[in-house]
Amino acid sequence: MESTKYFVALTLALLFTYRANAQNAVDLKPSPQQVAWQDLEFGVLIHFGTNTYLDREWGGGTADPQIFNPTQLDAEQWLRAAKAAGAKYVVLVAKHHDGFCLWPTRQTNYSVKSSPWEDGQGDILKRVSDAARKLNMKFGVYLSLWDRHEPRYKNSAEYDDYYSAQLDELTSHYGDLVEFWLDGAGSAGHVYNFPRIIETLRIKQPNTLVFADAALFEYGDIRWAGNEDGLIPYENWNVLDRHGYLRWRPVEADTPLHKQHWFWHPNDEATLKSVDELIAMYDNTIGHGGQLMLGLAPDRRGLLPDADVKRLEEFGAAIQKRYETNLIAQQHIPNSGTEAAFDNDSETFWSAPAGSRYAILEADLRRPVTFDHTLTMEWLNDGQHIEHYRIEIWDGKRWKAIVEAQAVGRKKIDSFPPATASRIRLNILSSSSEAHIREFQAFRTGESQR
Ligand code: FUL
Repeated sequence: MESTKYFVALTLALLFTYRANAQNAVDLKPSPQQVAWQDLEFGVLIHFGTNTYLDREWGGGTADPQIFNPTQLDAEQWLRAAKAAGAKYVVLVAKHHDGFCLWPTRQTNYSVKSSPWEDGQGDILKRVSDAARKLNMKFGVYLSLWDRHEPRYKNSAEYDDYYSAQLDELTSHYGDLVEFWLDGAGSAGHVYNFPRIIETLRIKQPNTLVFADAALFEYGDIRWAGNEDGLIPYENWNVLDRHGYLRWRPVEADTPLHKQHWFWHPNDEATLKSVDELIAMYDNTIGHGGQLMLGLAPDRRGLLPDADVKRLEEFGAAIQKRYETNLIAQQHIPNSGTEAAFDNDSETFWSAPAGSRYAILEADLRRPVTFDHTLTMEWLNDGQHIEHYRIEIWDGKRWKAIVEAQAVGRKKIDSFPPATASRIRLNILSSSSEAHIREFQAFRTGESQR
């Protein structure tokens, strides 16, 4: 009897200890590397290889390296176009599923070494990482797990050696890597030694963030959006819960500039996404608090096609025009208590009173202003807190809601029919801890409700 009592007491004690230590989404915070990466907002993912010469998306691993011969390769041209669109980082597909390597790896001859390009002496990773450094963009790599060429792929342990040796090369010779793409496509049924892969990465690149499917929960720092349509479903929380274990895993939405095509294909102009489609993607990814990863594909010359360059420039210009005139920053009557949210400077932030669960952030304008979009940024270093908010305008008699939504996150863009007012406020109806707002902005884009 005594021992039963003792057992019950022990069980209860353990249960309470467990509950006291249970993870809570509210307590999770990003790492400094995640904060910095989230602020990059927009990256490009570059696909180039033997597929480019064969009109294919997934190579079988049998292509002859002799077909790979870009005669005008210019990585700086690719990145200048990406930068004009607004991208701040680039991830290069160093090896796609066909196994062909864009750098002269010592682990196989199936690489640029066996191609006529620069007499087998060239290194595309070096070209792209040098161009990125020159243009002040961050650089990262994608190294396909699935490998349709490498004979060792059939033996998990041998392939782990191969893959880790390649990763060691990539982490040693191309400077800091901002992101490492662990793509699960084609890998169903194959067993990989993920702890070893991540350990290899971390030896030389402790700050690199790993992009992976949510299913690879322990190994990733960034999660996939779950689609390639340029859409991050709302509402978007940075904390991911897998069976009660929580991690801060911001989302990246990869989508190609050409519909359905990651690699270049002949006569493919019709699939080029329009500026309107790209703007909608921007609002549905970055404007949903996540990252946009746009796929670019150099052609057989080793250049981005002119039409793609033009489209990227148009996209960058359209976004700039759309969000450059912040009417709150321009028209508000300064108030020292709230200035940090209205100053067009996302490095400064306003905080609601310590410990508060709801708060109001109001901007009084010098004259009535018409707007159709707002942009709200939460400061996430201390965690993501806002759960429910309204954007309201004063109609002369009362506050009228023009937006009602839930999570804010890093950046939330809201659109609504044109509204005119000289007072506008962010009404935070519920936050798990005091809210921190980096920016509360308003715009007149001429369009609403995309
Ligand atoms: C997918 C791959 O199968 C596609 O070919 C492409 O590389 C895309 C970015 O990831 O999983």
